[in-house]
Amino acid sequence: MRVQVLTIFPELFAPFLHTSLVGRAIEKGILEVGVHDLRAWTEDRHRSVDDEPYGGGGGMVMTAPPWLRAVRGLSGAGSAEEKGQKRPWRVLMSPQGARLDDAKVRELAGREDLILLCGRYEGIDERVRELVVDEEVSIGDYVLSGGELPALVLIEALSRQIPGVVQLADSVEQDSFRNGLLDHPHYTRPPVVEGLAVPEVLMGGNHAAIRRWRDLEALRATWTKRPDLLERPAVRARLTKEQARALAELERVERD
Ligand code: 9D3
Repeated sequence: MRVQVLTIFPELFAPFLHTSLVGRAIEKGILEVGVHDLRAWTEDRHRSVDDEPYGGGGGMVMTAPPWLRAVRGLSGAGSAEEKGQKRPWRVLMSPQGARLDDAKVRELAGREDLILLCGRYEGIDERVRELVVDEEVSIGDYVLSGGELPALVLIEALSRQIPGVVQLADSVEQDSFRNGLLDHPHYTRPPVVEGLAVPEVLMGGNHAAIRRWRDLEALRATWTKRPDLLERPAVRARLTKEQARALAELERVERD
């Protein structure tokens, strides 16, 4: 999979792309990330990328022409399209986008070629979205200063969905996230921390009992911290018999 990023802050990406999981995926050649400075597609002496908003008001707006040249340039030369494949899928990182979730990450990870547009200032001229954007993605309802950190979040999440990137132990964990519940609690040495002991069942070798304990604790954590997840039919449908029974009990106790 290839991800190309357009930004006026390319230097924000370098340290991250050399780190751990994403770095390993890139080294293995499973993932290719190209970070491009939008200013390379400017044509004036000052390499300007912003201007005052029509209609007035504060702040600056990113101008359309550099974006149009950049996106179309990256969509052509050396891209999938030239090899007779589809053109890259173009994602605008934007607070107006649909909120990123596990399903969206997996959908995007299924694409061979992505271009991520990272805006700054008050936003990008609307005509960029109309002309060269396929989809807008947000990472949540809070205000950041630009799309760069959201793009990094997306790249890390994507890299975990590419086959061969995440190690086997992790993929078990991933499966457990895919049942839509939160993770069960984890413990490691020492056995007692400030008077708090590790649950007895985890200290023994009864793997069936450990599995059942983890299933029930995952349900309990979800019930306590993210009850909204348990309202989703797809999540309820994937509960084990024992989890379904425990959930019914939690709901009965709550009603009384
Ligand atoms: C202070 C300006 N805001 C008016 C309420 C609008 C605004 C413009 C530009 C808010 C944020 C940004 C920059 N943010 C992003 O480009 C961005 C973002 C985000 O801020 N939150 C969550 N996901 C994303 S993806 C891109």
